[in-house]
Amino acid sequence: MEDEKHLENFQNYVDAEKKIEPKDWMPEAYRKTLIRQISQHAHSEVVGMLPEANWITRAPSLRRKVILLAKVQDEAGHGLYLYSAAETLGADRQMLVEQLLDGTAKYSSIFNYPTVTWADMGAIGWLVDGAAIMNQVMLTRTSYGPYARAMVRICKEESFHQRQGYEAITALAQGSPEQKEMAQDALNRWWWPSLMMFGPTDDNSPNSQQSMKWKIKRKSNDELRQEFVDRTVGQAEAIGLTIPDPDLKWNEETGHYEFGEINWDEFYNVIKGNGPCNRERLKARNEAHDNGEWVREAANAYAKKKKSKAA
Ligand code: FAQ
Repeated sequence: MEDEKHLENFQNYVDAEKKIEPKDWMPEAYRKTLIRQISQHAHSEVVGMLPEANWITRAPSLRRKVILLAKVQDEAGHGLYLYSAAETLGADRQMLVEQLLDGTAKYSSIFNYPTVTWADMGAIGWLVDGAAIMNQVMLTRTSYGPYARAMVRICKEESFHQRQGYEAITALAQGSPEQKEMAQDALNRWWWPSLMMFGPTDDNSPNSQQSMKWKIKRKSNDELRQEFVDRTVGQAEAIGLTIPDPDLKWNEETGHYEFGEINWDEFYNVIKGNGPCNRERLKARNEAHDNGEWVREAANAYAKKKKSKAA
């Protein structure tokens, strides 16, 4: 029953900074918003393995290969925690996965760009994981308990990911002129898509207002994007790389960087399924799912056998 009293009590509970747990009463729209956001997040982690997996066999040293393998594996784990968190809201995991595979579910726009050189591995760790952490640190304080707790562990791992990426791109930026050029080229290609990860501007973000009221989100898309720019510009300068934005300038009065206009047409085009790699990513996920059929069958048969033995 969603009468005024229930809604008011719920809001008071959230305002008192208490966590909502799976069995607590919650408005249907709160449940739906969380399932939407958590499942999109889970899909992003899973699809997010693909651009980096592309370079595992071509990592320039054993050390880099081991790190990259571990990182990609971590992303799979993040996907699993997040699907589990969505299940605590009554969502059916198989249905969520089907929505990803048939192209009806969204996942982060960033993973629809190609990884064309080794320097992209550095840029992804530095910028993409860097942007992901900015958003996810906020989510460790989200009002839904299971999501907040999953985020604590995920953020610890993302923090390693960000550092390994910055270390990898630093090595290139301080290498030969060709290597430095590769690092700059990767920054040029990943900078703007990384800013788009935070989502549309606050004026054009249909979900933000309600999500902020329910404390699912604690900071707006624009606030987080600004924090990311403020933090990252100095990191680029420290390793001699240039942010590809002629309008970027420090504003003494506000204490923030001003930055140029984001190409929102590009963003909406990518999230509609028309980015450079959308089709390739969905094809890869569908193939992986089909090839894994025998594993799911075997795991189910084993679980059934164990259950009947226990009975
Ligand atoms: N891409 O009203 P808003 C990672 C959609 S994890 C695609 O502002 P909201 C780790 C949005 O869903 C990266 N779609 O929406 C990693 C909504 O669509 P809908 C993922 C986007 O939810 C690193 C519509 O636009 N992180 O990278 C995007 O309040 C390296 C309107 O937008 C998360 O998912 C986008 N960039 O705010 C893995 C964090 N932005 O459903 C591998 C959790 C917006 O109404 C390698 N999610 N949309 O049709 C969030 O914090 C929020 O969902 C936002 C969007 C901030 C992403």
